[in-house]
Amino acid sequence: MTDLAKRPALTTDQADPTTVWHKTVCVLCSNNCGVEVRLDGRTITRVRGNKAHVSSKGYTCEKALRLDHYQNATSRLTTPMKRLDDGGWVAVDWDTAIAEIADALRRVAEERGGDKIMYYGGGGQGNHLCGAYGSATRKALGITRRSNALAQEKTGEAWVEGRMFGTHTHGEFHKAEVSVFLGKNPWHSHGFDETRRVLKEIAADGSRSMVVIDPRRTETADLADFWLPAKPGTDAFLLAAIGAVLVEEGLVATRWLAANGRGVEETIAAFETVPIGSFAERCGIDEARIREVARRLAAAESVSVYEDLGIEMAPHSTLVSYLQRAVWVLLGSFAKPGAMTAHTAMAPLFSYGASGSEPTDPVTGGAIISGLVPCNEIADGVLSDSPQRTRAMIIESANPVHSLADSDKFRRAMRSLDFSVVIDVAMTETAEQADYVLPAASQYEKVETTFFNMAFPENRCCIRPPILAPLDGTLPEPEIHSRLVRALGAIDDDDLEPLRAAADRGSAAFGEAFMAAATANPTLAAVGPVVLYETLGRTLPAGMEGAAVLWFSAQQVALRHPDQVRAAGHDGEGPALGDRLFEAMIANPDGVAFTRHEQGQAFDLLRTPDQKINLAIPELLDALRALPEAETDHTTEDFPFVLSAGERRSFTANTIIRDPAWRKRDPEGALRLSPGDAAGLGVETGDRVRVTTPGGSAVAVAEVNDTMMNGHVAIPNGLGLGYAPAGGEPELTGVAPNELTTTDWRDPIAGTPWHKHIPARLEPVTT
Ligand SMILES: Nc1nc2c(c(=O)[nH]1)N[C@H]1C(S)=C(S)[C@@H](COP(=O)(O)OP(=O)(O)OC[C@H]3O[C@@H](n4cnc5c(=O)[nH]c(N)nc54)[C@H](O)[C@@H]3O)O[C@H]1N2
Ligand SMILES: Nc1nc2c(c(=O)[nH]1)N[C@H]1C(S)=C(S)[C@@H](COP(=O)(O)OP(=O)(O)OC[C@H]3O[C@@H](n4cnc5c(=O)[nH]c(N)nc54)[C@H](O)[C@@H]3O)O[C@H]1N2
Ligand code: SF4
Ligand SMILES: [Mo]
Repeated sequence: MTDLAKRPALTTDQADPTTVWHKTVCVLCSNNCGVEVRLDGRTITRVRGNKAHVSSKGYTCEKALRLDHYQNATSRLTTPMKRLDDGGWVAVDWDTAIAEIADALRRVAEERGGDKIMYYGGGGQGNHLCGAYGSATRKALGITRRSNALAQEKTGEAWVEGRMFGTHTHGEFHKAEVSVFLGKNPWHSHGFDETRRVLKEIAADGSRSMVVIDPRRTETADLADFWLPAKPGTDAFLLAAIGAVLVEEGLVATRWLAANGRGVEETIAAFETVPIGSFAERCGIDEARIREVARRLAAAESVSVYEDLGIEMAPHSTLVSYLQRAVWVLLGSFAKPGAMTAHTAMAPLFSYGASGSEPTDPVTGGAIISGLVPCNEIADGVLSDSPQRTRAMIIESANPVHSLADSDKFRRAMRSLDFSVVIDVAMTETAEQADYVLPAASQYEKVETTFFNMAFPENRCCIRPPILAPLDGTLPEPEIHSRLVRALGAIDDDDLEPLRAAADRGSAAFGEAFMAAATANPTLAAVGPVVLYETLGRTLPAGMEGAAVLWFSAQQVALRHPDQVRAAGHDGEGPALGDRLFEAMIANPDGVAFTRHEQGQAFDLLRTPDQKINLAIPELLDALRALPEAETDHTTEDFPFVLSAGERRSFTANTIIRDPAWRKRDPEGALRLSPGDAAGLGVETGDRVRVTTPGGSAVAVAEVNDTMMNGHVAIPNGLGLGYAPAGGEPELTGVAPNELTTTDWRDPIAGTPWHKHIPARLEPVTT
């Protein structure tokens, strides 16, 4: 198609391959920092930050050095596996596996309807292409039911943002005069470029401030100007009080709101009902301190806020997502440098219904936000006796048995399905429950990218070539979905040949032919990603075939934001502009800017009908007015502690790395508790404690830790995975958090779990 086709993607032809630095990214969190790695054979021997990377500019944290534990784990799958009737497993070849899986899925679709099949997952912290290709398999089967991890964390936020902005917003912490971290510990969890560097910069700059709202004195709190240790689960009271102070003290941006807001008076009236003093008491922060922070926010040129799991997985979660946004909207901290902003997307992670109402799940009745079934209702949707119940599942790049509430219930749900298939690199807790398991090539063995691009005014993406050939027996997901879609009979070579011929003639001819074919043939359009892979993909450099689907994304971005794509350095008009952007993406393992806005264009990205911010959400204003009657304490005599189940720490990375040897500290993932609580229980660091919740019971190693508030205890996420060292028997290290959680402990609107606020009991284990 272009001269790109002649360029090899794998740079292994140098004299001594061990001295070559290969450009890729770290896949252990959503930051996807650019790194360069050295290889010895298939082993990643050295890792360093890539200074030329368009977003991370050389930054990494300690975890990137441990990437070989992901790439070369003993848990890697190397052949498709099929479950036998007696529960054992047998290896099958790819052709057999694809044929049998396609048959089984087709049978469910024909007998029960494609809408009774669920697709779960579709990407993790470093890989989103499987979701793009998975959509072809979904369409080929008529699958409409789907979900992923976002529906256990970010759907409450999406519910609010859809109504307020019609789109996603993000902060600009590199520039914000005041940065607020709400239930978020960016020191460990990251979430924006060069996180620790930026946090230290803010801390060192007397003219900027950092506010951290967290019951634990986190590493981030240690750098903050204002650490507000609200009692766990009381953030709604604190945020309501901050908003009320702004209103009471006349600190709201009245003129800005008149021009840019809707529902302002109604919202202000609701904040006027807030009993500030009593709410201060209920969250445990002095009223004077709350006023001081509110005034600091009001005095700032720009405020950026990052909310995360500390509030998204705690009581009043959707309400808090709303209240924090109400605060910065009342301050007018939107669409200026350092403030909150909407942004472009290579492919949006969320879809936002403009209507302000969501469909509900036909089995469980939960709100389907952004097209996603609430994670807490997936197992119920299988175990129900409703004729609408889920009968089969495709699970890809996700480990829901481990990551969703009530692991045992999810296990039972999977075993009661008519059919299930898991696509993963490892034999996970979820794979163990499936009927078939398909081994994917790792994220270093195929082209990959993510859609975690959320920056403004310049937004960037990075497509990274493979640095290794797929491990024997594995296939990249684009190839897996292509084979499935063909086995399902959705496309064949007769459909593809004319497009292949067009692709050989060049990008313009291909674009025209593809659009014409997609318009003429809806089935072909529906499985478009696989069609692109099979046609355009064949003209891309070796190893880059799987990037073909991004051609369509690039075209969409160029269509929506032509001026901003050109401002980002790509030339052309119409489809040619999309082609040039795509070529730049393919050719740059350091990543590229894909849109560059003028600051003054920020409001153009709002997606509300009148391009104003809708401040008044009736359900949440009702919830705000009802707050004085709400509980602040969910503990009981039986369960006197609040357990935060799933804390991000130095060596946690969801369940991406299974080998416990990767953890250089905190080997078993200790249960942290305050010195006061430890003394009360007679427990010391290293002792075993039994932690019991309404959902289950487990034994953890204790760590007495003076950053914890009395009554608040925490265990990390990503522990409790089974792993067999080479030649050994699988061993379990640490506590799997969701053996302790239940699906009914959740937000009333989004259904998201309250994993950071589980009533618990602790007992020393003496034997
Ligand atoms: N190291 C590492 N980084 C990661 C990940 C990882 O596994 N490991 N995972 C990534 C993913 S998928 C995500 S979603 C993010 C999550 O990132 P974060 O949300 O930052 O991570 P957590 O540690 O789960 O929770 C953040 C904080 O919430 C606090 N908290 C607990 N209860 C409350 C409460 O009631 N109110 C308030 N205000 N705070 C509370 C905890 O003390 C904790 O410091 O991290 C990403 N980054
Ligand atoms: N109690 C509790 N539970 C939680 C949390 C918590 O704080 N507390 N946090 C939650 C959050 S925020 C999240 S995001 C979820 C995360 O949970 P999940 O969405 O289940 O994701 P991961 O643990 O990241 O698992 C990713 C899977 O992808 C596989 N994988 C890696 N690379 C590839 C690849 O290239 N292809 C394929 N096909 N598979 C691959 C890995 O082996 C792993 O099985 O956990 C949630 N669960
Ligand atoms: S874990 Fe996250 S912040 Fe750390 S190097 Fe990897 S991508 Fe970057
Ligand atoms: Mo997450």
